[in-house]
Amino acid sequence: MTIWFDTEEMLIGGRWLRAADTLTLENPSTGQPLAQIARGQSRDIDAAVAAAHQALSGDWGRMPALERGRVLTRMGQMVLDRADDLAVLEAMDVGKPLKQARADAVALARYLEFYGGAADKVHGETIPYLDGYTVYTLRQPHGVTGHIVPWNYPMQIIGRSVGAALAMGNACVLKPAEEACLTALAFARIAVEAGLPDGALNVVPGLGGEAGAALTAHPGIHHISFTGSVATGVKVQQSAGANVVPVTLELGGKSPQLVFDDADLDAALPFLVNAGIQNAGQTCSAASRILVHRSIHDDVVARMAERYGALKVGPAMDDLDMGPVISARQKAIVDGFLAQAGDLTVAGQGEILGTGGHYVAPTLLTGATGAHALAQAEIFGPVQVVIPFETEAEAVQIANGTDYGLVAGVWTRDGGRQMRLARDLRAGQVFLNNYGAGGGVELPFGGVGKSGHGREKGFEALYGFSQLKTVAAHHG
Ligand code: TXE
Repeated sequence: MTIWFDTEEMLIGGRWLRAADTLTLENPSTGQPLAQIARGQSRDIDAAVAAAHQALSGDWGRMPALERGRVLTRMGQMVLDRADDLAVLEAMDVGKPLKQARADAVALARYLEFYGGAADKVHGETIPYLDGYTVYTLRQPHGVTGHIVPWNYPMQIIGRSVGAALAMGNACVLKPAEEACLTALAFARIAVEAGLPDGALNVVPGLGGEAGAALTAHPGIHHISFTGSVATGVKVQQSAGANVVPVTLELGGKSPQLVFDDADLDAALPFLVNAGIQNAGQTCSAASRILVHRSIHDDVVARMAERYGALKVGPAMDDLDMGPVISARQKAIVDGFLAQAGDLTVAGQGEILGTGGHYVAPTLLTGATGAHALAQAEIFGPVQVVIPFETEAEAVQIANGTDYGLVAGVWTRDGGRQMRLARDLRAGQVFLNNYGAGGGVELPFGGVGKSGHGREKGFEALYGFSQLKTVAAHHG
């Protein structure tokens, strides 16, 4: 497919502009160049922030919530209408199998529908107070919000972050990842066509250390939403902190699925494996640790290994079980972790059919304790580690024994245990007898510990992308 728009352009204040320089996007399935994109600089970020301020004092700032919702809903419909084309862009750019990319396009549409419908349903309250007073709260936008998006799920992360921010009436400056930003640019075209007022959404591609750093340090920004690595998240928080700007950080994890001896294994098995290898393991909520009761450990490993043996890895457009990882750099990171697996056993491995791209064989490892380096670090590749446990208390201790706390899954038929674990697991989401709940646009999502702070998705995101003002009137 030929790309139907000029990939070198940025959207600033409703105009399509070029940066002084460009960057090359690569197709991870082939290792070949895919497109040139703008290499935005701090002056482009300055222009985007200024355009966002102008939008707030113009048409966008005055638009009633109902109309904002209608624009978002239109954008959602347009995304659905073009889901096939968006899927091809995402598949080529990120390397994910076409059907996953299409699911991401549908998820983007769903975010826009959800936040379009919710835009006029978030409101303040009245507060009973002293005699002679009327007190109420107003939910108002922060103002200009910065959105720094990674390369693993561009469409989904734009949907949850920009969708919620626009619903609350913020004006957004989006900095997509330098490794994958074609769907961010296509999304910007859809926003313009749908009638989003100029400057309500500005998109400036570029390097993290250039456009990204300029955005987080900008004094004209009122809120930053960041999804990415812990190391960059710390920089983002420090940089925004200098201007006392609030941040939402989603920094990935080392999420466990706990399998007890009374689990329905037939139901669990597809989730155990898929949640580890989806998007080549480059998923913030990837279930990279599988904790299994010792009495069923060998059986679960054998059944997972059988699934691993059937996995096929190849170019995104071949739509196999898995595509490549995003880059040679990411492959080197994953290979580096696998090089530390010498004392573990490779219980199962998939087959690489692709050539030329950044392919990594999905790998199931056993023989680890919870303290092993590969059971602690976010690998961000298709690698799962199986860890046995004896008791419920030990399972919780291992599950909670990393720096992260994003998601956890529990497989058990024991209702009391389900409730205890939902209470005790250190995670922003706990799934009982499922994992991921189909993406869950409606379900608040975010982490504790080094997985970050703040909540996205659902109505919580709307509260996060707004501020509360208390109005106290004394009228006697
Ligand atoms: O992340 P970065 P990278 C993890 C995963 C992966 C590792 C490295 O473990 O192996 O991070 O990936 C922008 N100021 N995750 O290097 O650096 C950058 O341009 C402002 C987990 O890609 O965090 C991109 O848009 N912005 C994760 C975004 O930050 C900066 C998803 C992410 O890049 C910046 C991705 C700076 N100084 C990686 N430096 C998840 N939570 O799902 C970079 N950026």
